[in-house]
Amino acid sequence: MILILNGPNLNLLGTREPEIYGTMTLEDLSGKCQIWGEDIGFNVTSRQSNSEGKLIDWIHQAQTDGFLGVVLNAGGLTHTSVALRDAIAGVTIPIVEVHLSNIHSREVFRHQSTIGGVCLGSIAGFGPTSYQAAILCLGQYLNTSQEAANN
Ligand code: CA2
Repeated sequence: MILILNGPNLNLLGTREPEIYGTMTLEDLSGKCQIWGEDIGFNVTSRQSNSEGKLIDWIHQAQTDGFLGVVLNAGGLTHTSVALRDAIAGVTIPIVEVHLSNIHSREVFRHQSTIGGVCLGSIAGFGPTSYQAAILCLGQYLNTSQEAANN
């Protein structure tokens, strides 16, 4: 099972700034993520919160809740949150950082990710396809780790 976590303001997807974030709503994106997960044999659950603490609690509980890995779009917290970085560093399951937009081609304050260094990897700039790629990469990583554990 894979957990998709969406952070602050991503509940507004599809309603504003379509030139940056596209026209798909978060509900539609979450539905797509479920299908992309099923395509590669994983169940996917999506959650969103505007609260940093809630995201941290979900990361802490993810393994206990039965998730093998997390795809995380931390929204604006990506660029500011040491607490979120510490939460990611404090769990053993893999977490993939994802962004709809290319954070490196936008304002300078978005070029830095506080969380990138403690994530398994990062994907940015492909719109909803960033999530598909993240699910695919995480799924393959999980399958490879499982194979290695069985040998
Ligand atoms: O590109 C991404 O996925 C971001 O994580 C989105 C964050 C932004 O702060 C990051 O730098 C990059 C912002 C999410 C806000 O989403 C909105 C969507 C529609 C309308 C308004 C905000």
